[in-house]
Amino acid sequence: MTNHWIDLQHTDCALIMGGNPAENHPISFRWLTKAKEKGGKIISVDPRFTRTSSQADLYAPLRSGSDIAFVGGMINYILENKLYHEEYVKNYTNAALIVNDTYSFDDGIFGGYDEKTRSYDKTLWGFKKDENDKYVRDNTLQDPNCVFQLMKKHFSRYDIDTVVEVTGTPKDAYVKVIEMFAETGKPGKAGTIMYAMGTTQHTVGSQNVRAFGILQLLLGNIGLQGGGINAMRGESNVQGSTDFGLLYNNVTGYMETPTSTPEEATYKGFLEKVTPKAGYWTNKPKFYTSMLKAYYGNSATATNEFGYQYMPKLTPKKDYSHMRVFDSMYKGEIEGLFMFGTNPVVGGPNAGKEKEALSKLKWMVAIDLWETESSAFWQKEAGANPAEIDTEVFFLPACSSFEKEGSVSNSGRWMQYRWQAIAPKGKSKGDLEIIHMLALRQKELYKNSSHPAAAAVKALDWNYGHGEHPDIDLVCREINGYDTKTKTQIAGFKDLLDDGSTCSGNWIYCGFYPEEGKNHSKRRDNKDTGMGNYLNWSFAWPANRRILGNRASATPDGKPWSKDRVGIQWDAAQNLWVGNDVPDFTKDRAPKDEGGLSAFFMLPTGLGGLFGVMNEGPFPEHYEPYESPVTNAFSSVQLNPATKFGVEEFMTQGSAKDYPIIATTYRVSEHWQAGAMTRNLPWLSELVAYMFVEISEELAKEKGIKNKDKVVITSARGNIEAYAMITKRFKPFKIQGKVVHQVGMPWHFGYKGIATGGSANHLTPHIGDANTNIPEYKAFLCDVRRA
Ligand SMILES: Nc1nc2c(c(=O)[nH]1)N[C@H]1C(S)=C(S)[C@@H](COP(=O)(O)OP(=O)(O)OC[C@H]3O[C@@H](n4cnc5c(=O)[nH]c(N)nc54)[C@H](O)[C@@H]3O)O[C@H]1N2
Ligand SMILES: Nc1nc2c(c(=O)[nH]1)N[C@H]1C(S)=C(S)[C@@H](COP(=O)(O)OP(=O)(O)OC[C@H]3O[C@@H](n4cnc5c(=O)[nH]c(N)nc54)[C@H](O)[C@@H]3O)O[C@H]1N2
Ligand SMILES: [Mo]
Repeated sequence: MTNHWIDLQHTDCALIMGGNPAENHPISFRWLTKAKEKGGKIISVDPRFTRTSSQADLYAPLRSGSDIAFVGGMINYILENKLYHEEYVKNYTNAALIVNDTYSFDDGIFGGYDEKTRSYDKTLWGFKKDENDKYVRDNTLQDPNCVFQLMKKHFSRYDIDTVVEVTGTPKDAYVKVIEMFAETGKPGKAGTIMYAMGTTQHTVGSQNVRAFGILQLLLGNIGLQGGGINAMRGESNVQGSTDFGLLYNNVTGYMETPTSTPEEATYKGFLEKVTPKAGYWTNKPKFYTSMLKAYYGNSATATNEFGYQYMPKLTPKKDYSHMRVFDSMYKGEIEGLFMFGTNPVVGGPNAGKEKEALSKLKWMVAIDLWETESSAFWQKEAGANPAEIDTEVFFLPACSSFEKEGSVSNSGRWMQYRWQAIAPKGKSKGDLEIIHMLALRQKELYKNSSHPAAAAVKALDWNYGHGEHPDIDLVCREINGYDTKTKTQIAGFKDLLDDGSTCSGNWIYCGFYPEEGKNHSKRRDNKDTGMGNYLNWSFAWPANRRILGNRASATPDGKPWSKDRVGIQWDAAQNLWVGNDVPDFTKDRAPKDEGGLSAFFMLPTGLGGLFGVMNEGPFPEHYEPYESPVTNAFSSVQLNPATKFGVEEFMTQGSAKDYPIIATTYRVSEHWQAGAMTRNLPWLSELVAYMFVEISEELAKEKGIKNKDKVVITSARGNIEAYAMITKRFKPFKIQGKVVHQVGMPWHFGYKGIATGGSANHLTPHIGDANTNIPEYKAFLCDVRRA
C-alpha cells in the first residue's frame, strides 16, 4: 500500500477493482464505512457481483482478463475530456519529459522486440538528455515526443465503444464509473484504488497495476491522504516476507540478488550494475554493505568484498519463480525441497502436474500445522502408488501464530509485534526455531570442512543466543542495525555507511528498534497524531512514513491541496516540512530548492512514472489471457509478447472450440487459502462444506443444469466435480457481438480435512505474468456439464 488501512476513511471515492475486500479484507470495510458516512463513494468492478459490490454505490462487471482495456479507456476519456489534475501532472509526473526517438509502437508491439527470446531491448525506451545530462522537457506538453503526447496517442485507441466490446461492460455503467472516479481529479479531492489478486493473477498482472499508476498520477491522487494505490496483501505477513527478501530476485529491502555474470563477479562490479546514477537508490551500496555486515559479521571486511563471494548467485537468465522451480523439479534437476507452510498440490497452478513433479524429488521436508495434500502426495488417498514413489518425506510439526512471538507487517507497511498466547502444543516448533536449529547444526557439520561451499556456512554470523530458542531481541537489533564498533543502534537508514562500520539486516526497517526504544511496547501509543496516521503506534517503513510520496499532498509551493486533507506542508518560518506525517522527502528542502518538486525522489527522474519501463513495454497494452474465447481487438498480438513459457508438459492450452466458457477462481470468507487452516476446523467446514461452481441462470438453462446438481468442470489440464450454484451474480457477457459465459469457483478444496472437494487448480494453466511470474489463476477456459 502507498497508504494504510485507517487512511481509507479519508477517501472521496474508492475504486475497488480486482479485489473483494468485504470478504477477504473485512477490516478495510470498517474504514470504508467511515468514508461513506462522510459522503465518500465506493465503486466495485468485478466479473461477479460480490459482497463488496453489494456495499458499493456503483457496480460494473467486466470479463476476466480485460482490465487493461477497462482502465485504458478510463485514461483515454480523462485525457480527451481534460479531467486530469493539470498542475500535479505537470510538476510531479514525467509527462513533460521527451522520450528518445528510438521508442516506437506498432500493432501491439513496442520497438526493440526479439521474438526468439520473447523480450525487449528496454534501453530503447529512455528519456532524452541535454549536453549537461539534464532531462529535456516541454512544459507545454505539446512536443509529439513528450510522454504526455505519446501516452495520449497510445490510449486514443481505447475509445469507449471498443473498450466495452472487449470487456463486456454495459456502456452506461462504464461511463458512470469513469465520471464518478474522475471527480477525484479536481484539486482538493482524493480517490483511492484498492486491488489484490483479481488484478495481479494474469499474464498482464503487472501492467494492470501500472495502468492504475497512470490513472492515479493523472488524477493527482498519489501521496494524498485518502488517495494512493492500495494493494491489499494476502497472508497475514506477506508484506513482511517480501520486505525480508523472500522473493528469489530480491534480498532484504528490495535490493537485487546477485547473478553469476562476469559483470557481477566482483562486489564492485555488482554495485556498479545495480546502483542507479540518480535518485535515492544511489545510496544502495550503503544499504547493501550494511546487510552483508549483518550476514557475515567479522567475516565481512573491505579486503574480502564484505563477504560478497559467500552469497549464493543466481544462474543467468534462469528464473526461480514458483512455476519454474516446479519445471526444474519435473525435469529431475532438484533433489530436495523444504516446504515451509505451503500446499502447492491444492494452491499451485496446474496442480495435478505440480503433484507429479514432487514425486521426482529424493526428499522433501514439510513444515506445517497439518499433514496436507502436498506432504501426503505419495499416499494411496492421493491416488498415488507409494511403491512407485521414492521421495522420502519428513514432517516437522510447526507452531501456529498463537504459539509464538514475533512481528508481522501489514499491508500498510506497519510492523506490529505479537506476543505468544499459549505454549506450543505437542512437539511443534516455531519456524524461526526450526531455522535456528538448522543453522546451528549446519555450522557444526561444516566446522572442519575445507569444501569451498562450507566457507559461506562458516562465515555466516549466527549469534542469536544459544539453545533451541533464538533471542528475538538480538534478531531485532540486527535487523535495525548498529554501529559495528560501539554496538549502539542506528537511528535511521540515512546513517548507514558503505565502509563496514555499520550493519543493518534490512535497511527499510532501520530505525524501528532504536537504542532508547528497544522495548516493543514503546511504539504502542494509540493516540491519533493527526489524520489517523498514529505515528507513535508501530513502525511503518521507510522511516515511519505512513503515506508514500506525501510531498505530492502539497502544491508545488508547499501548501496543502485541501485544508481538510493535510499530509505535509512547507513551513517557511521553520524551514521545514511539517504536518500529519513524517515527510517522504528531505525534511528541509524548500519547494524553491533544486529538487524541491521531486516528489518521487527514489526514481532517477524524481517524477511519477506515466511512462515506466516494464518487461512488456513502457505503457500498458491489452493482450488476451493465455486462454481466451476471443481474438484481441486491439492488435494482431494475442498474448503478452514477453510472457515466458515453461516445460512443455505443463503448457497444455485449451481452445474456445473445446472449452468455450471463461473460468475464474477466488476466495470465500469462510475458508483460508489451500484450506488446511479451515477445512480442519469443524465449524468452518460446516459453513462452507462443499466445492461449488457459480453458474449464471442463462448458462444453467443452456446446459440443463439445476441448482445443487453435481457437475463436472473440465479444462485442458483436467477435470473436477463440484455442486452447481445457480446465481444472478454472474451474467453472460456480450463480447464483440457474441455471448460469452463466465463461471467462478473457490480454490480452497482438496481431498484432506473435514470438508473435502475438487481442487480448482487441477484446471488452471501454468503460465504467468511477464515481470513477476505470478500464475494466471484468474482467467482461463473450461466447459461444464452435469455429472
Ligand atoms: N477469507 C479469506 N480471506 C483471505 C484469503 C482467504 O483465503 N480467505 N486469502 C488472503 C490472500 S493470501 C490474498 S492474496 C487475498 C486475495 O484477495 P482478493 O484478490 O480479494 O481475492 P480473490 O477472491 O481471489 O479475488 C478477488 C476478486 O477478483 C475477481 N476477479 C476475477 N477475475 C478478475 C479479473 O480479471 N479482473 C478483475 N477486476 N477482477 C477479477 C473475483 O471475482 C474476486 O471477486 O485475500 C486474503 N484474504
Ligand atoms: N486458483 C487459485 N490458486 C491460488 C490463488 C488463487 O486466487 N486462485 N491464490 C494464490 C495465493 S494469492 C496464495 S498466497 C497461495 C497460497 O498458497 P499456500 O501458501 O500454499 O496456502 P496456505 O493454505 O495459505 O498455506 C499453506 C500451509 O501453511 C500452514 N501454516 C499456517 N501457519 C503456519 C506457520 O506459522 N508455520 C508453518 N510452517 N506453516 C503454517 C497451513 O497449515 C497450510 O497448510 O495460493 C495461490 N493459489
Ligand atoms: Mo496471497
